[in-house]
Amino acid sequence: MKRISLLVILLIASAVFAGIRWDFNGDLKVNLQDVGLVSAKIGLATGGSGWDSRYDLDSNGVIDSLDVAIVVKYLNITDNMALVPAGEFIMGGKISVMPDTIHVYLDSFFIDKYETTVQEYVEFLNNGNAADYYYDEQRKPIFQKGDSFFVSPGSAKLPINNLTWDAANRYCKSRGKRLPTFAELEKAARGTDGRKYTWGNAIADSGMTNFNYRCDTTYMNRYPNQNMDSICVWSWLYTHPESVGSYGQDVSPYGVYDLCGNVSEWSNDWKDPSKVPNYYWLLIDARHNPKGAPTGTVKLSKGGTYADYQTKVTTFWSYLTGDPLIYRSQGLGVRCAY
Ligand SMILES: [Ca+2]
Ligand SMILES: [Ca+2]
Ligand SMILES: [Ca+2]
Repeated sequence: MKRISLLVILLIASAVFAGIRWDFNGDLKVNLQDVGLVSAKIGLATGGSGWDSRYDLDSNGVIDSLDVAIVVKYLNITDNMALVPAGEFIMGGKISVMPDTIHVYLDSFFIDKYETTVQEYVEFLNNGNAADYYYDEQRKPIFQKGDSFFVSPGSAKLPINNLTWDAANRYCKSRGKRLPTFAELEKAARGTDGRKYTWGNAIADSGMTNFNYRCDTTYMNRYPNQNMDSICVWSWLYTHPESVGSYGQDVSPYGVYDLCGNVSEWSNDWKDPSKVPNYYWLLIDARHNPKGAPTGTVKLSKGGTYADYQTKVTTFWSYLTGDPLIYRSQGLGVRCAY
């Protein structure tokens, strides 16, 4: 019995070990201990005694300072990022661009725990990216004085919205990161058990995530004889973005916030130009680190917005957008991956 439980523990430990490339001691964090472990292997080469290819992160046959540098780089980047371990997850659902669920494998990756904030975007603008400033008539979270940009009072922690895919892409690159793929955003939100919401399978209700509360069950119970469409009046007056991380329930199994609501988020993936929504996902390529259609005219977003009904603030909701250089929306923001 003892031997069996030891075996189980070893199997779990090795799965965890295999799951996160830069986490050598299996504590699910990339930390200084991991730097220490790879440093201790410096000088080992393929074929030598004690060789362990797991520490040769650039796969050049020798463990050296470059491999240490790779771990240090990931260590630096984990600030406010969550690590999503490698493995399969259940992707798709009835109201997504993938009407059926499929099992999809992804390598491990890091993702921002929070949507990019107005404060972070203003720093980006002031760092030589003035061309990526868009005047937002509706919310005015940023204002310009001379050559400098400033955060409007109360807007620092709001998610940046109303930015093009092109600007979102440049922002992530400026942080040494990249836009997440469509599949990465979905896995970061729902983990491996196929849940519909970051918190589980209970439908969104008041206070669980930032969505159109006028459609929640409290409101509907108050007006039982009206149909939902007449109750759920779409209005910017009643809904607005909230500071990132404000909703303790909209947090995924990996500790990532606001993936169901607040603002929908740009992914790196093209929608398949064939116009058949799920066509790409029928390809065998879609089962292993999918990166979207090879080309297209429209990028896919992930997650619902502060103006959406309960039915859209799910882990797999998606919006078709528009020209990546031009299209902007009040309900569309960004978070980055690595
Ligand atoms: Ca570790
Ligand atoms: Ca190496
Ligand atoms: Ca969101």
